[in-house]
Amino acid sequence: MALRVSCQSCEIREVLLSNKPIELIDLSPKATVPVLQFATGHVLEQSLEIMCWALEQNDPFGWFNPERGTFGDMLDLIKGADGDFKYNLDHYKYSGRYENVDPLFYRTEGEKFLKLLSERLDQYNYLFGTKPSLADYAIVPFIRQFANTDRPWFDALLYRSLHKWLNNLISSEPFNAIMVKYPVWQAGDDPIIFSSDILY
Ligand SMILES: N[C@@H](CCC(=O)N[C@@H](CS)C(=O)NCC(=O)O)C(=O)O
Repeated sequence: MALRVSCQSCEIREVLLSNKPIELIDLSPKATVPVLQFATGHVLEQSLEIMCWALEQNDPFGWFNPERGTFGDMLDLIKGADGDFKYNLDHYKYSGRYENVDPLFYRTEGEKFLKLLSERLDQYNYLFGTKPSLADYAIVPFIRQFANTDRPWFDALLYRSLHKWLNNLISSEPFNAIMVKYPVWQAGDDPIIFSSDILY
């Protein structure tokens, strides 16, 4: 989404996480997505790094400049999402990958972060004011994954502001524009270009 709003183009290689290509592992041994490689060979292997790089090139909607709080405050909240919340999400959603894990324990742990977000969102529609910022777009994919793990459970929560926020972001232009299914990449394929030459 950051690549799109900042109008960056790149070759996109869709991978199956259940069958990671060796080229991905060679580039980034931790082999999570996304990974961005520059023509120089330099690699960014954290989504936040990729977002920040893209927005440093061009930040037409001011994602770096929240209405409320500071850039550092946004990074702190993102750290909570990338750290404890992501850990709880993985142990809830993929409990079968770990030994002796009770997914409901991790769901309850993860819910604490949902509550924290919802309390912020009771004040403003977005995490740092009345318009979306870096924090909203960095955090929403993990909240969506958490919600979709058991949608009826998530929908029954009383966090109305959080539900509204999630719906607003997943109906936003950058989200819908990037949720396109690409064919899975194989060595030798013609490049598929992710192009976001939108004129604002
Ligand atoms: N801290 C990483 C986390 C990335 C991550 O966990 N991505 C998931 C997909 S949303 C993944 O690649 N999972 C594959 C795996 O864990 O093997 C980032 O923000 O880029």
